[in-house]
Amino acid sequence: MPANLTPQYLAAEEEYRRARTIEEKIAALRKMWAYLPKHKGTDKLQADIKAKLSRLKKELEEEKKSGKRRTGFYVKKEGAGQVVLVGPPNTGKSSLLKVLTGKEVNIADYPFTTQMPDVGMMPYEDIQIQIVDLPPITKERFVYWQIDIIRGADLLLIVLALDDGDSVFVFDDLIELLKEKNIIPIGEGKGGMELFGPVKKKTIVIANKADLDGADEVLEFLKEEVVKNRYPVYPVSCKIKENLLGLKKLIFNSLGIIRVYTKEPGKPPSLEDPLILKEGSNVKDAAGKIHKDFAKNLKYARVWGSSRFPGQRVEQDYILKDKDIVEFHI
Ligand SMILES: Nc1nc2c(ncn2[C@@H]2O[C@H](COP(=O)(O)OP(=O)(O)O)[C@@H](O)[C@H]2O)c(=O)[nH]1
Ligand SMILES: [Mg+2]
Repeated sequence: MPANLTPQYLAAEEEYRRARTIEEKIAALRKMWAYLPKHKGTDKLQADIKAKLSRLKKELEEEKKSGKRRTGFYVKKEGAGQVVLVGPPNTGKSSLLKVLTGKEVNIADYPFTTQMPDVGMMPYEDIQIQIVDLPPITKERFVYWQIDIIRGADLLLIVLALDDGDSVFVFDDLIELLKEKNIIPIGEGKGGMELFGPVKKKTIVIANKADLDGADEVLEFLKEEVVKNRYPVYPVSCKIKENLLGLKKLIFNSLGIIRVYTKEPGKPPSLEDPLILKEGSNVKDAAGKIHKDFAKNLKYARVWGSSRFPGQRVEQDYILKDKDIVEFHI
């Protein structure tokens, strides 16, 4: 944080953090701007405040024009799955979004940088996975649209930091908050929605900043005393880009999806743009992804990959595996 920030400025920043409506946010940002000492050391902060102000003003304009009152955010799913980053401030969520997806985001030592969802696409082998970074969430401070986005996501990454901050100590509070909101984080098994009941959400704990001195001890403490085998704990460093390939693989494996390539008889398979199916899907499900009638008229299929021999003839209920190639016969 730049030096020489006045108490008035810090108060305005606090006001901004608590602001809920666009108008409140704009008012607080204007105060921050007024109280911010303008010199080289605050260049980035000045730019951040200006960018936020203009974005919010535009939002307000749009709201007025459409006559609609926007109460939150919604992130349309894209790619093979939606993964949401959740955690207390300063644990490196924005940094993780950047290293996984390349998305340029605000990364800073002060906690109010991300006030709306930030979205990027993470390439994994031949598919893309959507990563959504949410504003910091703590038991004391969250907004409803954050809960809604978490509820709808395919995978939850709780991002903590192996530094001397308190993120590992607030982990249980965060889990409790989610449970209060009918979201049950689970370490193993299948996530999913029940019609009226709580939603089970597959969850991984990311232990970031593994590069720091003493990180090993904090990791040990986190695993032994805090998480206690309830969830997988995966250490990474965004700073020195450690374990990121492994994390990508873990994310893919945790999404519970498979890729299936299709081919026409007598032609080579199309190895681009695989069908994305839930783990456990069969040949009929795959056909249905292409067209409803296709599934109805399907007689049999041939499979390369998981089958006992290449091009083996299989029935509709044959369970497909990741990277199988299927040839449909109707
Ligand atoms: N040492 C270290 N610092 C990190 C790492 N990842 C992020 N940081 C720093 O932690 C601070 C907060 O990062 P940011 O991504 O904005 O966290 P967020 O508030 O969770 O989005 C910044 O100063 C980052 O440079 C890491 O792997 N190692
Ligand atoms: Mg952030």
